[in-house]
Amino acid sequence: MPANLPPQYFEAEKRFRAARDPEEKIAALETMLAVMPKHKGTDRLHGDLRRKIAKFSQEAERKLATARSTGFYIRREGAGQIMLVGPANAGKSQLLAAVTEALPEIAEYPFTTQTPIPGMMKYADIQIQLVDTPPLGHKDVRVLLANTLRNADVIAIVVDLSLEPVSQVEASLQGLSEARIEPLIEGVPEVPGTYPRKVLIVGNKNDLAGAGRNWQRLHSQYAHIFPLVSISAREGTGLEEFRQAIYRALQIIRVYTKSPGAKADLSDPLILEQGSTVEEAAESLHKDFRQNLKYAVVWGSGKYDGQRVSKAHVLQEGDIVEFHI
Ligand SMILES: Nc1nc2c(ncn2[C@@H]2O[C@H](COP(=O)(O)OP(=O)(O)OP(=O)(O)O)[C@@H](O)[C@H]2O)c(=O)[nH]1
Ligand SMILES: [Mg+2]
Repeated sequence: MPANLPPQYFEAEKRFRAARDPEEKIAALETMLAVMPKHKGTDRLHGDLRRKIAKFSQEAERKLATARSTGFYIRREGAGQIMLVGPANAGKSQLLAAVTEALPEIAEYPFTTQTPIPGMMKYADIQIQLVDTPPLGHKDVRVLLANTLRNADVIAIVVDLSLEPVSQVEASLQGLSEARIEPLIEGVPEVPGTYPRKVLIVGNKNDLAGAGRNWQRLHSQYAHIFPLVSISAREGTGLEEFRQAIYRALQIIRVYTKSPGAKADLSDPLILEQGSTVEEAAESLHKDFRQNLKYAVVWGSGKYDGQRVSKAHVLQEGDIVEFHI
């Protein structure tokens, strides 16, 4: 007997596949279960879904237990979450302090930072979350940090430009790899069972002697695979480039909304993945919105301003969109 699954089932299944947290997976599975028709032909599927829910519930529980015992779970906030990782003393905490309101401890001795510390970085009209972490050089830290790191959208490896930089990057990548986090590199296939993440490299302390030469080294080794940025967190140079590099790595766009007959709200953009459609933008506002949406009017990426576009129209950075339901 065919299962005759409704479209909502496939939407939830899509969410299930995209979900990163066991909590999100469970929510999607529960929707799949709720919307599927119940008859003999779906018995097996029903059982499968129940088993998956049980499995992810266990995983969620384990995660929560770890988070409770270590206090290492950092709730995501803002347009994206970026982990600052790297060797001890590279200046991760100094960088967090330079671009956010957070007040981490900064000191000349290594292993100053003991737990992850979040802060919000302003970029244009949005806020991006940065998380300072203890140095990756310590095995216990890597074990405790694994889940925290996997939650991030982007990993920023911070190295000290007054020291040999390539070994600092390699050691960091090795540490990430132990947490099964692999850098996303164009043209390199993802390894099954790993957490692929966009990686960017921050060369810090460019005010110190030898930094120029080490920056060259870093560049020739990695510029073709990772975005690189040179900064001095202490002197506050390169921070605008840092902000931009982070924003670009997130691969998001800002889209502004307006109500018919009103001015656009240019203060609080929707944050969408690059390549998002009008329909997806509507859904991000409210999940019922997508179904009720008839068309939209777009200023920016239309052929002309104020153009009526279909639900499938792909939005661009800075577009203003007016939804019609
Ligand atoms: N010259 C110079 N010193 C810096 C810079 N950034 C950080 N430092 C110094 O480097 C030392 C380490 O900085 P932290 O920010 O504590 O380094 P960290 O990477 O957080 O170190 P851990 O927490 O031990 O992993 C401190 O003495 C900082 O003042 C910089 O841009 N230039
Ligand atoms: Mg620190």
